[in-house]
Amino acid sequence: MATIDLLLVDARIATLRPDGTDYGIIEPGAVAVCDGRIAWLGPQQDLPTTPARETRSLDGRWITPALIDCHTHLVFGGDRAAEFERRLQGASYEQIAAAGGGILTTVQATRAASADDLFAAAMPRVQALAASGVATIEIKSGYGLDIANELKMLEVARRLGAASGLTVATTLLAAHAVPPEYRDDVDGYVDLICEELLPAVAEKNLADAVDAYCESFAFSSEQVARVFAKAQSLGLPLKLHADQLSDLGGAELAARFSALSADHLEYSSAAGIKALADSGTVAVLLPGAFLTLRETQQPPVALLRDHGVPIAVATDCNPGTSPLCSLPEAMALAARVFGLTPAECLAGTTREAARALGLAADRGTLEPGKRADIAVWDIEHPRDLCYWLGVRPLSHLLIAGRDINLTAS
Ligand code: DI6
Ligand code: FE
Repeated sequence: MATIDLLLVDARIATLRPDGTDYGIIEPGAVAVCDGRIAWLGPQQDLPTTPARETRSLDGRWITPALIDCHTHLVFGGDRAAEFERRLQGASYEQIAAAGGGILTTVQATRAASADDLFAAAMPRVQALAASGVATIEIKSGYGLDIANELKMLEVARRLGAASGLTVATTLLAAHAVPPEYRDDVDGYVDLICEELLPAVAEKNLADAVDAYCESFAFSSEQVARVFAKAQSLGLPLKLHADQLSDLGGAELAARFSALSADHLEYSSAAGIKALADSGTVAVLLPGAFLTLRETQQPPVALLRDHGVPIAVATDCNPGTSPLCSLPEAMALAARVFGLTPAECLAGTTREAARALGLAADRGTLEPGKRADIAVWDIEHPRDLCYWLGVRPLSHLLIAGRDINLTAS
């Protein structure tokens, strides 16, 4: 080993290695970082005697892979607190959407906002996620719904990554809602996405993946299939909002296109879950949206486990159905409402979340060769991350081996 840039000693390590049991614990352990990557990791007693530029004792603190929020919509204009209040007075999400509210309210506000306004509004959400232990965030478009505004959202997402020091993975979600201009011509909007928007996004390298919302008041599986086929021809990986409010065969559709992930899945059938297992597609569970919509239909967790489908957990941070900017809180909610174990929740926000973004080779576990994205926690055991609500257990966060300044209030 060449000279070590940073040596972390006296740590308790949850590696989340796939071959490890549950958390993959090494205690007491040490980690050596070179050039932003993990060069060595293991029991403290086996530490090689290579010189280190900096050695830091963690005084027995726990470290895990930095968290990965693999599903957010955190770039948007305005908010929807008034709609939230209306829903609590009895109006349903579908009714509000059908009447031109819901997502379209946010579309109006997002179109009216400048890129600088969107950036300024989104940065505190990014900082709040970082302060909760997150180093990698996926951000979707989907509140622009025309060429200029979808590009604007993706550019803002890229800027958030560059300015924050976090990794931002961008996803084009133009097929999120039908824009008002195309209310009577949904296929015309799908043509616009396929013929103009997707090629422009690919040409500018603005999206790392493409997503769609397959739902009765959004896009049919045939329309999503057209978007997916075009995206695939441009070499873009796929994700899908699948079976959130009804079973339109979303899980099967995601599997048919070998999507990286199928997200929500409350109404997925047994055949859909089997298809996900066969295609290696990650199931992303989103307890914030489930709770905010006061859903009662549980995602089929037992089936996912039985079939060995990898399970990720994310915030779904968005103004309509999941105003949530803490990934440990999403874990705590997933444990309470979906019955995931604390080990599943942590794997779901590290190893499996990396897989849901196509980044598993680079991050998501603590192993030699992976990026040194490391969360240091003031906890007694990794299970504590799902236990408390309303505390911030993060001590500090290293991204590519460097301390990141957590400026969120
Ligand atoms: N499902 C969701 O949970 C978000 N989008 C989606 O397709 C909600 C977006 C919103 O209501 O603004
Ligand atoms: Fe979503």
